[in-house]
This record gives sequence, C-alpha cells and structure tokens, in this order.
Amino acid sequence: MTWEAVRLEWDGDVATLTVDRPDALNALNVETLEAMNEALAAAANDGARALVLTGAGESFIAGADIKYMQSLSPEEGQEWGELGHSVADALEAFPAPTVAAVNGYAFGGGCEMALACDLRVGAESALIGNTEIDLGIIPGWGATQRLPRLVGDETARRMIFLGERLDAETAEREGLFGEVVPDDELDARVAELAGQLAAKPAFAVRAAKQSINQHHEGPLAAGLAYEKRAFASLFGSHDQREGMAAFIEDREADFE
Ligand code: DAK
Repeated sequence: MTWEAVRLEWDGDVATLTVDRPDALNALNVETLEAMNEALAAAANDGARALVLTGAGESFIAGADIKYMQSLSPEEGQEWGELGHSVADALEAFPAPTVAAVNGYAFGGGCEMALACDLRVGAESALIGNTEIDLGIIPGWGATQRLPRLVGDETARRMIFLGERLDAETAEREGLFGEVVPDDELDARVAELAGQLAAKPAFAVRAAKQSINQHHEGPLAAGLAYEKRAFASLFGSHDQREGMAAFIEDREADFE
C-alpha cells in the first residue's frame, strides 16, 4: 500500500511511519489522517514489534492544517475532531511500543500525535507545544487529557492556556521528552531504541503497555485490577517460561 502524504518503511520488525507533506511542514489534513490510520493498521497487521512516528524534512508535524480548518462548520469540526482522535487512539492502542522521533516543529495536533505515542525522543532543535489557544480553539485530539498525565497539571495548564512552545531542553526537563539528542543523531538513536523495544518479548511488552494505558482510561482501582489480570495471563506463556529459565540458567533468552 502506498499513500501520497505518508510513508511506511520497515527495518526488520520496526515500522517507521513518516508524515510526508514537507511543503506544509507536515500539517495534518483529511487525506493525511486517513492515510495514517491505514498505515497504522497495516503496520499492526504485518506484525510490527515497534513503531516510529516522524515527519519528513525539517518538521515533525506543525499541527492540524489551519488552511483546511479555517472555514469548517461546527458539524464539519466534529467530524474532523473524530478523525484526528481516531489516529491518536490508534497510536495509543497500537499493539507494540511507539516512539515519536520529534525532529522539528510539533505544534497543536502534531504535539497531540506525539503525546499519543508511548515514548518521545526530541532533536535538540525541536519545538513542541499546544499552540491552539492563539487560533481561538483548544487542543481537540486528546492533549487536555494526555498532557496533564505526562507533565503534571500545572505545566499542562500553562502550556495550553498560554500556547507555550517549549524548546527541547525544557520539554525534557518537564517530562515531555524522555531524552534529547543532537539533530544529526536522532535517527540513529531512535533506531537503536526501537530495536531494543522490538527485541523484548512482544506479548509481555503489549501486556505492560495495555496495563499502563488502563491508568489513562479509568480510576486507579480499575487500572490496578487490569494490571493484575494482565500479569497473571502471562504466566505459562512461552516467553515467561523461557525468560525466567534463561535467567536461572544464566544464558540469553530465546523469545518468540
Ligand atoms: N497548517 C497549514 N499549513 C501550515 C501549518 C499548519 N498548521 N504550519 C505551517 N504551514 C505551512 C505554511 O502556511 C507555509 O505554507 P506556504 O505559505 O509556503 O504555502 C509552509 O507550511 C511553511 O510555513 P512557514 O512559512 O510559516 O514556515 P516558518 O519556518 O516561517 O514557520 C512555523 C514555521 C511552524 C513556526 C509556522 O508555520 C507556524 O506557526 N505554523 C502554525 C503552527 C500551529 O499553530 N500549529 C497548530 C495548528 S492548530 C480539533 C481538533 C484538533 C485541532 C483542531 C480542532 N477539533 C476537535 C475540531 C488541532 C489544531 C491545531 O493543530
């Protein structure tokens, strides 16, 4: 499958989804969002053990396409909101770990796509923020919920109320980026990290991801109960038996 504004490339079990509209700094329009949904489904179906999200050229994703949004009616705005949510949800529910390689501007809806990934690595020159307030709107693809969970309530309110654009160093300090690397080392570092994630036992990583995601979806008690069930379900699996045997026998594990 090929798309105009999205590329899906493979390196072993690692899939990389690149938003490829560099002339618009990878701003998201309907066609791009639909292609992202299809590419994510294809990557999941083809068994990706890790997925990288990045942008072509100098930008990660400069936001939702303002030129498209400008004249939307409330009904069209609702459809548009749902389409963006479906992509963010697909990233969040992706059956393997996802890493946002933030190589430049990640504003508005671009920041929200990064927030829906499991991990974020920033290039030194990256800028990130929920800038919607200056367009007279609020974040509409999940940042009001996902951002406070990641950076804490006060920082999230500041970012959203003030439309702050954080540089990479600040984003790392606030917990928005897990790490920051020089621009020319971003691809190599993300490939290394994604490779490490892909080499881990896939069922266990998925169970851990789903358990952590429960925390986002309901009260703590429900999340803890889910975690208990997910934990128990891994016992008896090949990877659990093999991982523990390898530790006891002091050898490398051979995971499925
Ligand atoms: N949309 C459309 N085009 C964009 C764009 C965007 N978000 N960002 C950049 N571009 C386009 C520019 O218009 C320009 O196109 P041409 O004029 O060449 O045709 C080209 O990309 C290069 O941009 P600049 O010439 O501006 O480049 P600079 O290096 O000078 O500046 C910049 C880069 C990223 C600082 C600047 O372009 C900028 O501030 N862009 C806007 C960033 C922004 O505010 N992003 C947030 C968008 S709002 C909703 C759910 C979600 C959302 C909305 C509703 N509902 C539930 C209804 C989400 C909203 C957003 O994401």
